[in-house]
Amino acid sequence: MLRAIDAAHGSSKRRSRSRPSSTRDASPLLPALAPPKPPAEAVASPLGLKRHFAGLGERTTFPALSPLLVQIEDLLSAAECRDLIAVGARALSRGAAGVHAADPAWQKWRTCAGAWLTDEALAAATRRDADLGARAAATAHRVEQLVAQLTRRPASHQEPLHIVRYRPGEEYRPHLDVIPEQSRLPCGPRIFTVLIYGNDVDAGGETVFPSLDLAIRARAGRGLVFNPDDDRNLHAGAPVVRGEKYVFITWVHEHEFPG
Ligand SMILES: O=C(O)CCC(=O)C(=O)O
Repeated sequence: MLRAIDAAHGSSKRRSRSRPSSTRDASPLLPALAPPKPPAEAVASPLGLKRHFAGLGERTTFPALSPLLVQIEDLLSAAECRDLIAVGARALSRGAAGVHAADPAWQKWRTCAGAWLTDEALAAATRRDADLGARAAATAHRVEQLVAQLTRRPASHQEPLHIVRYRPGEEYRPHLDVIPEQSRLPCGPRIFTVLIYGNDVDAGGETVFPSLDLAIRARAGRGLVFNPDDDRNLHAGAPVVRGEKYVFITWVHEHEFPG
């Protein structure tokens, strides 16, 4: 099986700490967690979160239970996705793929383009277009709160929001989202990947989990949550066949991520 370890997503762009740093100040973005009624098999997980996700209601399904793969519909509206895309699209580059960007083998492995939606990038967008920038900043903040609520980890554990664009034929071959060196840093390893699709894709562009025999279709606002460090969560962005594909990704660390 193809396998790559993604050391490429290390963000060198830091976010300021002007945003809430704890789930405590998050407004109720998802329905209050009802007393959990997990499916019988959903009693424990490596992350201990199956009950939590099972309490999120009908928008939530579990394409896989072991390892836990959570799918949540309508995390963002189509308009919110469009605003993030409009701002992020200006900053996209192959270079944002990270430390391996100049490596021809890596360029073949990951042919999509990415950008970090840092506070600085959002402020620059606001200077260009005040309304759009303000809306995108509010949405990025909402994503931060949503991710904190979903993962039950403080927002200060998150890397800045990452946006990825695929054009027809572009792909991201199978990889894990881990950066081994981070385990030795104060932030610790990434413990959650939270991915939100920015648009419906006409054809192709599924997120494929080969070990789980799953292909998740890109649909605007649909979210996926999984453990980036579980070998069975090897995943790929399949080549887009028709149209474009945008995804927004947040990686959550065990400890505070330096801002
Ligand atoms: O595009 C996708 O569906 C997956 C993206 C991804 O795995 C990544 O950027 O790490």
